[in-house]
Amino acid sequence: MRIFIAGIDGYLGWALAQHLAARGHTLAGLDAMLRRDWVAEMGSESAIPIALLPDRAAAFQARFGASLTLYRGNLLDYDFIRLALAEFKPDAIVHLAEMPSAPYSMIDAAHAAFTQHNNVGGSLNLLWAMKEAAPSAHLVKLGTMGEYGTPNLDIPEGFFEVEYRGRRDILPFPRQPNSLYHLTKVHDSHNTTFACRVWGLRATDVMQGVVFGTRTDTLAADDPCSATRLDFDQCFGTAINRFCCQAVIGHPLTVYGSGGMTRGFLPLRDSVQCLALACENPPAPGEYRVFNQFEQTYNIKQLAEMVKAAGEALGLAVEVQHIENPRAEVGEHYYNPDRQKLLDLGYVPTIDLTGEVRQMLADLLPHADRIRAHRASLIPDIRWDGSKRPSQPLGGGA
Ligand code: USQ
Repeated sequence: MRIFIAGIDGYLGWALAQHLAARGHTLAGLDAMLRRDWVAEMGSESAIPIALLPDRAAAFQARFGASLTLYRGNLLDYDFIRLALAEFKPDAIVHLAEMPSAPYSMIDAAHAAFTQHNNVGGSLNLLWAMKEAAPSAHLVKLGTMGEYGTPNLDIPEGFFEVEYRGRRDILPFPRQPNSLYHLTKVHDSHNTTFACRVWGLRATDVMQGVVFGTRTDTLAADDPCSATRLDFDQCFGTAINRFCCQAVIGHPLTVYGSGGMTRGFLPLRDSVQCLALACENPPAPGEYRVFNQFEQTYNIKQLAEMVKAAGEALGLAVEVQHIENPRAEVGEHYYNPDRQKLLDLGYVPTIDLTGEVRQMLADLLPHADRIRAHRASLIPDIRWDGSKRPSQPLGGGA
């Protein structure tokens, strides 16, 4: 298949490109290189050294013996994206090109507006460009499990059957997200549904849990041209990735509040496996489908204990610390989402999570000095009540 990855330079994008190339697909990638600027704005950098995109692409072509067409630009530039799709003629488009951080969207009014404009406007341009230039392509849109929030009900995959005043219908499951970033994904879901219903596009909205890890079967973490980035700052580092970076420098693991928050998690290798499965099994024209994508649900306290045990097995001294939760979220709650559709397509979840965490720690240990040099970025001081003001100007804005 011809697969176009928007956001190819990011954590998932570069890992996915190598996974898809190894499966024989022909690829193009688009990126505006904003992620590197946002992390620098947070006073940090990737814990794992990564090469610049042109060097990554040259090594990719040498390794896979296949060309990688690169488009450097922004989804907010409508003509650019329309012309890129018209030229490449993709069968599938994987959309990873959004600002992915909840805390970043909550810094102040400017960051909130930037997040919503960048994500919702860019995704809308992509839908419109598909309508104009690639109407039969399949959009694999990265959504988030966070769209649903934490209702006191089981969470289905996108839709559920409702009975109201004696009548029944299948309706979208309510979305109650906990950040202005997560809300952008809700807005995207509505726009994508509309594009399928009215324009006949086809799309898979992937409600992905929190991803962690440094490896896939096709990714070498010690080669900067193959490795994918691994962030640990308060905005772009996600829970397990942050805990592992903290463990390798002897920093206490920062569990927010009681740590009873439960989320779906999945290793990077499962994320690329599921995105490939979605591409290779497209829906019918006009169909909008939703996949919940995670390996298992865990609470944050359990995950910190898992990292502590894995670190201690490697001889590290690891302390778990409960600190004030900077976010507004429920600490103890019911959480039971479905995840059947990807299993039906052949998703084989990684069983050995502890092994995955141990591998991560081993990959991060040689880079402990890089993490230590940016340890101030580990401290969460962006609060949902708006009490944090940015100390630096917005970086990489569109
Ligand atoms: N948390 C801690 N300590 C930390 C970092 C996080 O206790 O040092 C807690 C948070 O309070 C939260 C949970 O861990 O309850 C998850 O936080 P996270 O930063 O790992 O992930 P989140 O903000 O939910 O966002 C991440 C990605 C986002 C994606 C989402 C999937 O950044 O792009 O959409 O995971 S999901 O969580 O399923 O919505």
